[in-house]
Amino acid sequence: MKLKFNLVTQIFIAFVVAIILGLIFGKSIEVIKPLGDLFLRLIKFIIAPLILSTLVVGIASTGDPKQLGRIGMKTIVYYLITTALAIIIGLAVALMFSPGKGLDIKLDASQAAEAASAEKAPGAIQTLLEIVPTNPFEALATANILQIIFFAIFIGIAITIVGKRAQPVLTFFDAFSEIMYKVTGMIMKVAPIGILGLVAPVVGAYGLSVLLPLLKVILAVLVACILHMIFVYSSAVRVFAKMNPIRFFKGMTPAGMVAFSTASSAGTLPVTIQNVEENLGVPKKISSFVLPLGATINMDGTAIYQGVSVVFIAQFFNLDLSMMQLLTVVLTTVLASIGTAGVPGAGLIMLTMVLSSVGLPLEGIALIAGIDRILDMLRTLVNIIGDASAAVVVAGSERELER
Ligand code: DAS
Repeated sequence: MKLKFNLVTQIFIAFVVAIILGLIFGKSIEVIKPLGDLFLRLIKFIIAPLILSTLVVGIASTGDPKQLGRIGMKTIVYYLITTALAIIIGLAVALMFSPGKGLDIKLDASQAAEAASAEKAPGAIQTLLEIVPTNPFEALATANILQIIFFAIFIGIAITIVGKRAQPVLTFFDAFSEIMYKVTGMIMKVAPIGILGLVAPVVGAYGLSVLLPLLKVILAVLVACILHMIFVYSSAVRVFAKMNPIRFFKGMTPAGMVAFSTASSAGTLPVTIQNVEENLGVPKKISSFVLPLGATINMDGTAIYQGVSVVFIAQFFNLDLSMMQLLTVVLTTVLASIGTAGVPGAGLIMLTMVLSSVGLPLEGIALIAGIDRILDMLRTLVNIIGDASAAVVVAGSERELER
């Protein structure tokens, strides 16, 4: 089920048309938003069955507990290092751009109060505890990705231990995963329409009056995201997988476009899995573990956004950040990203935790909440590209890449 070139072209065309329609019709283009919501629901409805079936097969087909351990360790270490690099790049670019200096935005009290009361992201410890499902069927029903991963790993390991008698179960999951891939391919055929319905209303909603004052923030996030992808991911796939970065980014274009349009790593997961396997040659036993885990705990784009936002808010309130505070931001962001779900707006909720950790006013969230959707699209794109780079790096280091 390779994503046909013409589908990628269709997605690009849908993007261009969406931007034009948004600029021409402004807020009234909202009328086509249901098309985008429908597409988002379509790709979300396959997440739970796809992850369960592919991961059970992936774990059972590995068969070698030592390799399983190595894949898990490499994945976690890679995620922590790249997220730390991302927040450092975000802070550095923001300190260069100084987006918060000389701004005369009026903070209205209601927005500030609302931002200050924004729900808190769960801490990393609580998140780790909640990985263990008390009811695996509830985990499936609520598409709790970390709990589904936990459940699938145990089933996969148990299948290898039980051996022959468990073969019918393995055969079932193998066939089921093939069916889910086919469903993903069918849904991707309507991606251009969905992207149109997702992007056009966003463009229409953001008039220049909203964007201009915060253009420096958007540019700082954009530059930091580009630097991170070029320097960190390109080097990683070239060094650990001997893969040409051009091939890597080209292979991830469809998933990147869906991530940008939906602002949801979890929602994009079926396409990320398909691109990584079909276009980059990563075997199921690696992609089915690395990608669902990454969609939930690995958020490099969000880390960059945290770095830029912290500097922006500190500068807006004329507060200086000490080296200790900057280090605290790095640590808090890495830990908070573990507890943040891959859904739209998650990074804004996480920002409350990061700002509190360094004593910055939560009212600052109201400053950028207005353009959060635009920033969310950018950071989600980087989040899934980072997940894909991990799958390629782990597969390359295990010499499992199908060239
Ligand atoms: N939208 C989140 C995601 O899906 C990222 C974020 O909100 O920061 O990855």
